Amino acid sequence: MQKTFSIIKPDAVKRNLIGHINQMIENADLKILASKKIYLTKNQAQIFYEVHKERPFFNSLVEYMTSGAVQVQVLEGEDAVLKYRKIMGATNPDEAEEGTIRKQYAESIEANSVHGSDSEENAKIEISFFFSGSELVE
Ligand code: IDP
Ligand code: MG
Repeated sequence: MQKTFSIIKPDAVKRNLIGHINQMIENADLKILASKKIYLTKNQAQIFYEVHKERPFFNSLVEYMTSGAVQVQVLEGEDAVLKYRKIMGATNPDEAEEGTIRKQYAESIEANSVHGSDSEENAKIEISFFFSGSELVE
């Protein structure tokens, strides 16, 4: 069993899609261990997306991620990191496969509805950024 970290982003929370997206997550045999709705501060968003700080879209991304509430979650399952990346679909919804969350719900390459960790190592870092161990419930 492996854990991964998920964010349902402001565009999806605003459109009342938390339940729809979580249904897709559960249908893929991923278990939601923890889930909470928060507002990211500008500082948190900058730290979270630090790897992209030199990219031209960085400031816009931070603005977008702080434009509304997000739902942060910890998911668990077999091959959870890769499995969740698969059901999320490609970063650009125009390139996402049919049946993926981003194909179905993303508005643009920026407002693309969901985040998922890209490695087990980053999953651990991202989970501990938002959750303490006692919040993860099997
Ligand atoms: P990922 O979320 O699929 O892992 P990353 O390349 O890590 O994609 O980018 C992080 C986030 O930055 C994306 O999910 C998206 O919200 C935003 N983003 C990525 N590329 C672009 C772009 O070219 N223009 C605007 N926003 C982008
Ligand atoms: Mg990424």
